[in-house]
Amino acid sequence: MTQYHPLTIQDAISLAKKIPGHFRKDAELSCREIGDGNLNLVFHITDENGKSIIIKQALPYAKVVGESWPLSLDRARIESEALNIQHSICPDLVPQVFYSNRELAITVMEDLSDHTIMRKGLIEGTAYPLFAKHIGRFLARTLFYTSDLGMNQQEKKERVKQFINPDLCKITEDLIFEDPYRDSPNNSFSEDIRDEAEALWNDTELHLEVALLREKFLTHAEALIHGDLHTGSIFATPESTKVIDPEFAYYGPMGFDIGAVIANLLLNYSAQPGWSSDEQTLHERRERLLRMVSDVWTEFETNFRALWNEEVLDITAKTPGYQDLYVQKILRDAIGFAGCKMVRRIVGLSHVADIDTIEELAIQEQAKRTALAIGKSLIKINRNAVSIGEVIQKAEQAAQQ
Ligand code: SR1
Ligand code: MG
Repeated sequence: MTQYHPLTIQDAISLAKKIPGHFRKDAELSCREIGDGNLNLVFHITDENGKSIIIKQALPYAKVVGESWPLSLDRARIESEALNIQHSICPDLVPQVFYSNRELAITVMEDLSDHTIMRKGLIEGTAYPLFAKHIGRFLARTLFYTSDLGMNQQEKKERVKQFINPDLCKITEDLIFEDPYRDSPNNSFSEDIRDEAEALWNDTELHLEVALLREKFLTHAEALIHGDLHTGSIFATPESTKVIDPEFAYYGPMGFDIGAVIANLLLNYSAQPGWSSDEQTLHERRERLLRMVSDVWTEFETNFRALWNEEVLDITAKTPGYQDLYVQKILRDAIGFAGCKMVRRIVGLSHVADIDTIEELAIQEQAKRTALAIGKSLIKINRNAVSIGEVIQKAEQAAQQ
């Protein structure tokens, strides 16, 4: 059995040569470590003809913090098994896994470097006209087919067991639902928004809503969710969308993934004054982002209802009124989780480049305030929301302040 060790460039090349069907034994391979995320090593390996693969390896600690924050290597198993399930449900939207190895905590997969990380693309102002259609279908299908609605309920319980992911869930529980709402040493924010951070720590109305959302995250095993579906977990071109990185996958509330997508579009929306060259561009990009938010929800809802009507396995799901209430619950959860995910990216441990790389500090500060205003209002309206239009309205209001 191979013992775990972090791969060197040479190890990654030797391993790549052993994976059947990819490289010749005598191929001249080059390899770069390109991981820029918080947790893992990512090796990009190419041959002299431009053929390429990715080897991703989990480290036994959170790279962003260091060895003082140990993390289970089991997340590599979770990631490759989740990718396999998601790929089988949406083959065009999820990369193919070629090989995985539990001892080494590696996943070898399709190289997507002809795509761009969507966060970077959005910062550069790229339009993704098919994104909402793609991600709406991804969300509807992966959530439906892994839930009690779309799979055998006893098999689903086995799946819940397969995807118990305590270390990564704990990161979310702490970084998203706890730290931002108290003076935690994990928090990280610029001094110019200390007033905002302190207001979060004292806002008991907000604390109640976040406690209720956290309870859903802890207890509602509705579907196999991606668990970290921000725009850094999506590779995109204007024509194609690929969802990667499901190492946070576990059985949780469906609205969490939808909320993550919405939050990250709205973080980019908040950041646009830092990236748009003039008023007209700012206006157009913001309109486009809000349309995407609305379309993501509509595409999800349309696909999800169609699956429910045509494929549902659970007899009780035919009960009149049940589908409407179920969809309403997902919308409300998505709105609440979106708010939490916006707030954490401004005052919590891990931020987003959309906002933090804005060069002019006054514009950066305003972007943070806009994101916090949207995030807080989404959290506060979540339990009574009835349409995605309310999210758009809150975003527009915050942008005017
Ligand atoms: C310590 S990990 C920080 C964040 O990075 C991941 O992408 C997740 O969003 C996590 O919360
Ligand atoms: Mg990730």
